[in-house]
Amino acid sequence: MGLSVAEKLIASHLVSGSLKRGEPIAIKIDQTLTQDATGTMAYLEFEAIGIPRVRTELSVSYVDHNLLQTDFRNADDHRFLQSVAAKYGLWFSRPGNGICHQVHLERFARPGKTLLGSDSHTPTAGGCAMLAIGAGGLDVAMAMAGKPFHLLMPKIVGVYLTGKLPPWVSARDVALWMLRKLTVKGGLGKILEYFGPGVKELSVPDRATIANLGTEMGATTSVFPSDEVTLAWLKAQGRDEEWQEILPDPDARYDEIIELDLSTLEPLAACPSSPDNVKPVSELEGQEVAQVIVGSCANSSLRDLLVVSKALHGKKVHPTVSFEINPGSLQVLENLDALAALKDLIHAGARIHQSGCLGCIGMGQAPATGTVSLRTFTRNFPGRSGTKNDQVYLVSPEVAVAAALTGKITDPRKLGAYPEIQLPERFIINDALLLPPLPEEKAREVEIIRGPNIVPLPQFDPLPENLRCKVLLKVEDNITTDHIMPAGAKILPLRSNLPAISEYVFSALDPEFASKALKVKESGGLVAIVGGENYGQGSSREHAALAPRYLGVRLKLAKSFARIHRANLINFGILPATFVNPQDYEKIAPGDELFLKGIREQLASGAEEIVIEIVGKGSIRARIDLTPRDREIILAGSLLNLARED
Ligand code: MIC
Ligand code: SF4
Repeated sequence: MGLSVAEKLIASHLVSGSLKRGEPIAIKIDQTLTQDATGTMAYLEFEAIGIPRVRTELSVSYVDHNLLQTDFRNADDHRFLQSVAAKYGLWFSRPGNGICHQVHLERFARPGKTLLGSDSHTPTAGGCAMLAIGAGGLDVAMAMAGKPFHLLMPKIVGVYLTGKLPPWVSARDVALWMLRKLTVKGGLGKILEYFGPGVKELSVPDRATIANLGTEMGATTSVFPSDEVTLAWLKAQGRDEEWQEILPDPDARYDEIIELDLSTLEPLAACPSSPDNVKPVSELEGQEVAQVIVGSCANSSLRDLLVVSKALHGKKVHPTVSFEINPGSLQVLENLDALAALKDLIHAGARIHQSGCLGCIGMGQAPATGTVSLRTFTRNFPGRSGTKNDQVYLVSPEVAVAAALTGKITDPRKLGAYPEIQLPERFIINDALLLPPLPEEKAREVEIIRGPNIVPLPQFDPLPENLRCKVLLKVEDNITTDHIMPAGAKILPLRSNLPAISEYVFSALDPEFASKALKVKESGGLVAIVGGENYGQGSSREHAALAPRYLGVRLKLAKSFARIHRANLINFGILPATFVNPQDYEKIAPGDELFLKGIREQLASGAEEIVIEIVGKGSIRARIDLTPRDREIILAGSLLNLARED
């Protein structure tokens, strides 16, 4: 039987296991990426593993998330990261060079290779036929140490594309269509592989936009074939020698097939406050808009900004709209300028920011009270923008520019002729802010620079014989890592300081959570959280596991978990259990005590179902669907304890 592209990529990297769906597998990782917000912790973990130099083909440390530098802390983090990169043989992408995923696509993405990144949107590189997966920092640290990445063999969903996108409809609309169909949890345990005649109509940046947003469906990753369009992209980046053709075999079999005729698509928008709350723009027309931002790793490529600039040519931004551009990379900005497109943006009244994540992770650009903000970002989870009760819509650059011109949500098809975009055959390459790895002998001499905000990791104690945990919080379905461990301008600077960031765990849901948990911890107790479906969706930030663990959380009992968060819980010794009967969720209330008798022994003996006593109320059954490796990690209290023992 023939193989799909995803199967080819996995098969060529398999270290253990087979392509049998749902089975534990381990794959060799060729490349890694980190960004500053997850990177500081990942490198502290890498240091704790004790390897003198990265053992990958290529590892890159990007600084893109936290560029505000409101005090010494971010600047200290940046210097720490730069010195770590120099010491351990990594590339370093300096602040201002661009968003990790955009820069990686431009400079490093290579068909046929695997990439593990400590950022959930790492699958962006799937647009260039990589098997690119988001993971927690510790998993990336392990990959940098040359260890394989462990996961369950996903199902492969084939998305069969035909036709061609109509004018004013773009890659974002493909992703929004998919989100409406699959919802934020429809991709769980799956790889989305795009194939069919429609694929060649999409450029690599278009493919990257679609692959990027597969993350919002909960997919393990998304992948496109490597064809002549891929070759054209690599040529434009001066890297054509890195191309190889990777196509699905004609008799490849997919576990499911979704069909989409691109020519039937219309402009879509994800309405407040979930990426899957998708409606046609034509139904939303007339809604007043106060802010429009084009940016983020999903939609800030040269193509995206060229469309916007051409649509603005000779026009002015509406007087009640703040129209903002966050270019994906320095390369995008320089090429935009070289094509004389930057001046159209400036002349129309766009606010041009530096390249980086910026408002996408609440680092500035918060919208005004009670106003609507249209963004080409990835997520519109409640409050992520930095404003309470925000109303953020996620849209294509086309829909964004239409609103920037009219001050209202407007169907862009009303703007007239669709601009013709011609991407350069050769991009101007600007690596001024991209530092190559130092040779080994020079690297050895580098001293790591640690400011006072770089706080060493604590010790993680092994799992006790029995678990007795107090339920301090019970939450609904689809709780995001932004709820568990918020980001934004106040909290992001604390990513390298675990005790300090822990004070903000669940702060938006219960401002007292951290102090209550610390009280339980001080009295020698442990804490449990009860959740609904898809618990921990969203980002890869391991702080959403690490900080609760620091506060004494040892058990999370939910209806289901999002992939990366679940892996992070295991990595830091928190037991992720699911209800056998989802109705049992109703039986537990905050304040209850949960008792798991002999849990160590049960984990060690491979039990898949356990009994949880709700003290004074009776018992329920829970599933612990864990691989032998997961069990070992939880018993040890953290993967770090095992890695150190190696
Ligand atoms: C995000 O988009 O939520 C982030 C910020 O990029 C996160 C990583 C982080 O929290 O540092 C992600 O997507 O993994
Ligand atoms: Fe940065 Fe936003 Fe992309 Fe996350 S989703 S990497 S915050 S641009």
